[in-house]
Amino acid sequence: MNLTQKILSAHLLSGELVPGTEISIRIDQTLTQDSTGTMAYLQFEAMGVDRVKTKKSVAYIDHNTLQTGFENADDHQYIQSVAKKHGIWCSKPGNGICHQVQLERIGVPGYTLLGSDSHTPTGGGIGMLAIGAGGLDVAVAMGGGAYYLSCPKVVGIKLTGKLQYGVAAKDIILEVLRRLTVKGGVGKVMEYIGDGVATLTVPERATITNMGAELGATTSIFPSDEVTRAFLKAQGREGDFVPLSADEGATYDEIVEIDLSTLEPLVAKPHMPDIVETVKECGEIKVDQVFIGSCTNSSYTDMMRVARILKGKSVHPDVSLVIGPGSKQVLTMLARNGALADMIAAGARILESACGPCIGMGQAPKSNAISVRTNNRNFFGRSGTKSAGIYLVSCETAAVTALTGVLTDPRCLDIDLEIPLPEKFDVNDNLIIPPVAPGAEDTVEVVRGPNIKPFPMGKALVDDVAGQVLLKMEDNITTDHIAPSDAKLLPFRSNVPYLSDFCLTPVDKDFPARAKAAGGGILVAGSNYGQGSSREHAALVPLYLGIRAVIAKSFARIHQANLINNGILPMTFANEADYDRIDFGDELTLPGVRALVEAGSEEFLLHNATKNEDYKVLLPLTERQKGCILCGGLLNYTRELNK
Ligand code: MIC
Ligand code: SF4
Repeated sequence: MNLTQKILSAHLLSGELVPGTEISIRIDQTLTQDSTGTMAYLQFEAMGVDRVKTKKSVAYIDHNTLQTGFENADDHQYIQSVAKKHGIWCSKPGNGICHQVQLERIGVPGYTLLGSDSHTPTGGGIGMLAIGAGGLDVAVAMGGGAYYLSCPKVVGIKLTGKLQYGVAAKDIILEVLRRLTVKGGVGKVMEYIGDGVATLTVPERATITNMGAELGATTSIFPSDEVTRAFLKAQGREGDFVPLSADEGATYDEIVEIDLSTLEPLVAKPHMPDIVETVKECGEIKVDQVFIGSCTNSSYTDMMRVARILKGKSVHPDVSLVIGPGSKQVLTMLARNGALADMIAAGARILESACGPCIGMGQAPKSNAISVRTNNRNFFGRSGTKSAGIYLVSCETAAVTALTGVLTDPRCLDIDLEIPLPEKFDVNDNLIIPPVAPGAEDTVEVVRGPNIKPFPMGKALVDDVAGQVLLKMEDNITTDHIAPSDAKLLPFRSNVPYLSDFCLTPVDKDFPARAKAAGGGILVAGSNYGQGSSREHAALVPLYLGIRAVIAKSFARIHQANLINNGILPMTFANEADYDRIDFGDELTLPGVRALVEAGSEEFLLHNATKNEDYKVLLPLTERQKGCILCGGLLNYTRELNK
């Protein structure tokens, strides 16, 4: 067996490991972050479970930390209190980005981790099977329920050779994205194998598994080996180490070979992480802003390399350099060893350890800016400035670019960039607040501020779904289009009615008003609809606006699950060419859809009343998904089952 199959079979609760069929697995650990977490905990509370049933569940507060009004602080207090009551550890604001802290302090090789954030696969850097999901799926896992997923294919990414000077782990994952694209990983786990694996440290591996999310992959994973042991030992957690790897001669559904020694520094250009070329090819474009940080590139070793490049130099006069170390551990170590002073002296603007500019929480660049960043997504508008172009690069490329003012290949440097892993990390978990002891749950009062509004519940599926095409969209529509998030909107993640006024506005600013006036309708989209974030809001907000069905060429994994969990029909065209036959404003109906779903049909007739045409659309559902769709969502379905 390969490593993915080993961990899946050790956790398998139902189904067989046949790619494309539904399986369910036991979840050992969960994580939430605050921008998806408030909703996840409201849903967890609605399930009526006293205490989580996982080995460890952690609620991180790392996204909404700007606190421009009372809303964020209210959410923080709600999360901290609800976590304390129900057996969940709470990582307070300032402790760091969830994925970085989970890797450093919580994750265990061989465990399963389900997180309400699409970059949860970062844990694959220490050999966890770490999967991103919608908040409701995570709430169910916290309550001890199984996690259902389509059994993935396993792609072996065979690394050989060794990275050359100035080439980084980020360039490996950018190369994978260049070859496979943002749809290339859908339905697959990327398992890293080959001699090149041993040359990469845990933080480097975590950069790669983190950004595997941009492939649309279920997750990515590295073996747990002596490199992993050294990392866990330096974290004072050698006891958590177990060696794990694929069996000798294990097979894979596909093999992708990458010779690390041939790679060059790469850059992903606006507005997609797979528009990749070499830094050299991209040329010396003038840069206005550089951001170094995010869950992709904010480890201690990343930051030390940056400090070394900046030491004794000055940031270019036309560049704003912003640095956000990934965790309190990293920031403390930089402060103690003087590297932080080197960064500040060079002119860097230091941020607290949180997501920050990566999700547009502050540091929006100027109009028409070129912003060079080390994070993982460069989707349109995500930085908070619609006219800005975001270029994704390694820490080395970003740091040298901040000095020169133009996009620069770091191989021009002549300083030592080898940063050994420390023998001992600074360990101080005082910002990870424990829950009350079992039995003491009633002593904790859950605090809810006025920003926390009830979430919308789906309604049972009607006999015939009918509605106008309220929007026709192209390929690769992201969750940042569907439920945009920036410093102005992120504080309202607990307020779906408010957020609904912004639904799909990056595509069409009049959409919410049109949807409200029509009392709901149907969406039509191209392929890979809903890629990107795990945010359930991308289903809840359309639900609130009355959207009952999305007809697309294909869907991204997490978003499709979120739609089903909220009772919205995610249908695909049997014949993709029919996409071209439907126009904005057409009246569509799905006659007898309820009876067909009840009867277990996977094929449906979509009638276009405007053009008097019929198209075949598909919706294969498992029994559980059928229940969700018929009852109007997973929560209704669970209640129905418990009656
Ligand atoms: C992101 O990087 O897009 C986010 C913000 O972390 C999201 C979660 C969210 O929308 O709250 C993600 O990746 O899932
Ligand atoms: Fe936070 Fe950005 Fe990572 Fe999402 S991708 S978890 S916003 S740092």
